[in-house]
Amino acid sequence: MNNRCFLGLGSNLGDKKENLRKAKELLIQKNIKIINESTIYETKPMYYSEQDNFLNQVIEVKTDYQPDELLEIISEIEKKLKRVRKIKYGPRTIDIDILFYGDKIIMRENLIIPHHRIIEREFVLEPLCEIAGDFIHPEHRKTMCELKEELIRENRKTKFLCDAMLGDIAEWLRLTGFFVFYNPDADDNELVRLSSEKGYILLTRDKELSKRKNINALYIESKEFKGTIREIFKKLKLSIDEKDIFSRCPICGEKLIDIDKDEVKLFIPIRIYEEHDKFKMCRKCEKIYWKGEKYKNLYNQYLEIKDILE
Ligand code: PH2
Ligand code: MG
Ligand code: MG
Repeated sequence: MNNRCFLGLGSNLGDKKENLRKAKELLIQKNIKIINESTIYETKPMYYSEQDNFLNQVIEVKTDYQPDELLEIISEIEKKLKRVRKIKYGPRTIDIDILFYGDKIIMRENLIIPHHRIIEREFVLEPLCEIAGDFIHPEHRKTMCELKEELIRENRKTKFLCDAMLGDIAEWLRLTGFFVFYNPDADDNELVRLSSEKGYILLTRDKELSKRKNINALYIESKEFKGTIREIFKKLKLSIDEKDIFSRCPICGEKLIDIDKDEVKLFIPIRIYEEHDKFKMCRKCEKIYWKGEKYKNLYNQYLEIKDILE
């Protein structure tokens, strides 16, 4: 019983509390030892809001099973408890996610550990903090408590939606740490829906679009890059937190993780390896970043804008 794992449990269909209880009973029957459990939290559904509240809980277990064996057992238990997969992120009698398996990092098509979405989910970080506040996320290298505080701060920040014409602005905002939804293929109706449902502020130079019903939009008058940034920051009274700069992938917006110099050695030019000490990576795009020319340009733009705003 040597491997220390954390599992996230969730239920929002049928007798939720009973489903959690049964799931734990079935884990124990399979010789998985529960050594700690958080209290049960009632949480609002994330991602897909047209469904009942969830009950969520995190448990700490010890097991001899290897990660793929554990996954297999969990899937069996989910099946036993009549889980039917219909809608992505939709209602379920039980969902059991492997959050951490010791400090192992596994990236396979059917199994990703640590669970990809821990850092954006309060319904996971809150119970994790309760039972393992000092546990360090092996990729983000921060404790559960630090990640929770960061998420709370993140959720208070303005989140953006850029229309198809504003790709350069989306990239800049991401590099300075803001959450930005940007998909050049999304049509106007999709943008309106996202803005009203999620509260994202739509940035657009399209006056008609900015006036649509139920939308949170900022109509941008400036036609060039710097003026646009200045306008956004002035009108929304925003500022940039220095520690957020260089924290998100400019391509997809996902949070970047620190990665050791020697892990990236084979994937970067030798000159870069010699000149730089700090590297970051986007798990989703599998791209490696360092503070090169692009970063320097960004930082200079940031300094200029900071001067103008102050
Ligand atoms: N699980 C999901 C989607 N959304 N929301 C809450 N609050 N809790 C969950 O467990 C949950 C969710 C998909 O796994
Ligand atoms: Mg899940
Ligand atoms: Mg799952």
